[in-house]
Amino acid sequence: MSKMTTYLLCLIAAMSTVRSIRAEDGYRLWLRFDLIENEEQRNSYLDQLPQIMLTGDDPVLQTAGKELSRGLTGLLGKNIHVVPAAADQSGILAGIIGASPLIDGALSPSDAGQIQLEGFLLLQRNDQLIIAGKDARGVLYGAFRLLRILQERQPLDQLHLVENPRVKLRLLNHWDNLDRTVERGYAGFSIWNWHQLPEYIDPQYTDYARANASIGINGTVVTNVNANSLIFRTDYLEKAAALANVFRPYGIKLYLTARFSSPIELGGLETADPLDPGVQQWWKDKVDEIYRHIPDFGGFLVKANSEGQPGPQQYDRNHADGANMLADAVAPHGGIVMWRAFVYSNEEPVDRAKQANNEFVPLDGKFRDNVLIQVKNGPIDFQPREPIHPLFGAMPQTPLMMEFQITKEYLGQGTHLVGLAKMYEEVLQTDTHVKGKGSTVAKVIDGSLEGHQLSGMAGVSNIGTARNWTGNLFAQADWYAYGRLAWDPYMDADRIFEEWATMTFTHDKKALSVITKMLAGSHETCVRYMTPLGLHHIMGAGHHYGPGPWVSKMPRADWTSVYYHKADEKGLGFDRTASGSNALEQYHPDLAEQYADPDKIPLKFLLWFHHVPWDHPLSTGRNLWNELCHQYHQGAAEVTQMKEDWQSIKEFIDEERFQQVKMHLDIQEKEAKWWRDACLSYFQTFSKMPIPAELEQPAHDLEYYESLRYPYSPGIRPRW
Ligand code: GCW
Repeated sequence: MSKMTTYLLCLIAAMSTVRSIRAEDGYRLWLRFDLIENEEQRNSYLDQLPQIMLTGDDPVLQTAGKELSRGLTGLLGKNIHVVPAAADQSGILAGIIGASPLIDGALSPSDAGQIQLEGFLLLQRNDQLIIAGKDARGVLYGAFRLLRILQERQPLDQLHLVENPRVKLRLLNHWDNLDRTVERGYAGFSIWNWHQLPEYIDPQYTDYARANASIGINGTVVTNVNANSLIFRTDYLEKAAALANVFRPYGIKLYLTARFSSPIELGGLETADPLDPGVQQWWKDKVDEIYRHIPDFGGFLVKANSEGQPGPQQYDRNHADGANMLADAVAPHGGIVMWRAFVYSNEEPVDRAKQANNEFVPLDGKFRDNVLIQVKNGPIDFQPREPIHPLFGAMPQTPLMMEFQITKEYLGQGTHLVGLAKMYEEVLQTDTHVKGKGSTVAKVIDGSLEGHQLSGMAGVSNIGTARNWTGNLFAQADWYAYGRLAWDPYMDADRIFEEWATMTFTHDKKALSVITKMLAGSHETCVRYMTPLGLHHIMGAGHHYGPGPWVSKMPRADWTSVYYHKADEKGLGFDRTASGSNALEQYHPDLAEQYADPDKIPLKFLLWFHHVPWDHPLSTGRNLWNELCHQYHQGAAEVTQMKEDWQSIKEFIDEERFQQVKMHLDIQEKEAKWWRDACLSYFQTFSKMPIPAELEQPAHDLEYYESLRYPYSPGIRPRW
């Protein structure tokens, strides 16, 4: 072959690769149903998916049909017709793709018996592929599951799969304000355009609902926990109802946050005392009105007596009094109350990590049946890494909901690539030991440990008006992972990363292994360059952006950094053992025992529980100071490695999304070094030891790092 011919062939090959990678902007998330390029594979799917698809007249079933039709048409390049269907005698609803309708008794009793509410069965049989559910939501989730099988290019033959959600309430929490700012939001403004609702229905609301339904999310709290009572004014309820109407066909219920003082602010009452009959009546009337607008309204999420929010303690009542009053108002309509345990008070001299247990454990058994207590994963506040919250397992008579953060307030905000699934997994798989070995947090959350009927998980949303929804493209993986773990808290994070990467980017094996490796290591990397060895709460004040271990002057001691790291000439870390705050005693003795000895505790929690001398030798062979230096440096070096990894798969990623990620990784690398150098420069003033000579020395002096100011950093909490 002549040189010229070879060149031309290469050029043609290169052009065809380029052509097959379409321009993308990330808006489609993981719901990308492009034509399956391999014709043989497409035809084999088509053989197994004949032309007729059935669905009933229930709006959610219709959505299932519509989504299947849309997805399959895209993937297989053929139009799929949708016609109505019926339930068989066992009450099982089925969407059937196949030549003949479902006949009574067609599903074996054992198959039918395995399907629970919202669960589904996918069954390939003769000339049919059956998507069966006990309810319409189940069929909808089954439809998305079937699409994922094709998106992942897995075989359909012999398909026989039953999946049921383990957690009942799978919710997003939006910290979105009515003025469209988003507290701790890093992806633009709120997607809820309250000003133009209820008339203007942005098509993005539907896309939001389908993305959530595709991962099994069945509820959303659309307003901030730092709540505004205006949402209960009739015109705002009409707006909320318009959103609920969009969500309903996707099986998603709408919830609102309730500001405890609403009876005063909106109702003109003189008190919001939960035991006052006038207050109780006000809430009952308001709730009746809400249900007139939104017949399937889910209920309330409440932040009370926390960070200045009003609550029952202002009237010498407790959390149970407050929660039960609201629970009684929504109970006749089938609503629930999610009462947050994120409470701490600076009037209390005790360690902030202990306060939630002090307030809530005595109330165990005192809450109504339709109340859940919503608990953040750790005892302080969504730090890069925390041990589990000691409330898990400590309130056996009360259903506890998990609250995870999907937005990354303390985890690199809008720019850092940090695959949160690893962090969620670590928390869910931690053993509380409260009912013997194997009493994992996942079992507390799904209700199986104590046999609770109600169970739930909430994820603080990272969605905004950014074209790709989450600002940072890889942050879509956190939204996705949250949904998958809410459905099944026992899922493996690596499997989730693989699903997401395949659907979002490519089927190329090499590229996939690089992307999943980046995601899998990224949480640990972030912990290393921000808060290694159990450090926590050492970020910039207010906006929480960047390092700020020197922060010492704030309106409250427990908002400073020095309160948490306790650096002094002797050493570093918060003594939470018996010689210190003894927060350790709030865990079951079998778990506490693993953390009690500074020489045996996993290094990742060392400084969370112990004040350790700078020259104390660690299991790594280094002393504390040298290990700290090493961890910070390793973290920053790993970000550089992530950049190289991403670069190595450039040819498999479309240009726009490649560049988006690349530019964010540049920021992350710069900021990882900033965290490293600022923190080490600061801690060095106490350790008085050199940063080992083989490591890169800080580019600036401490004064420089302390002088940096970022008044317009995004996501700052508004003050009202
Ligand atoms: O993490 C802190 C945030 C606040 C937030 C609070 C909470 C909504 O800094 O912005 O307020 O937690 O969870 O209530």
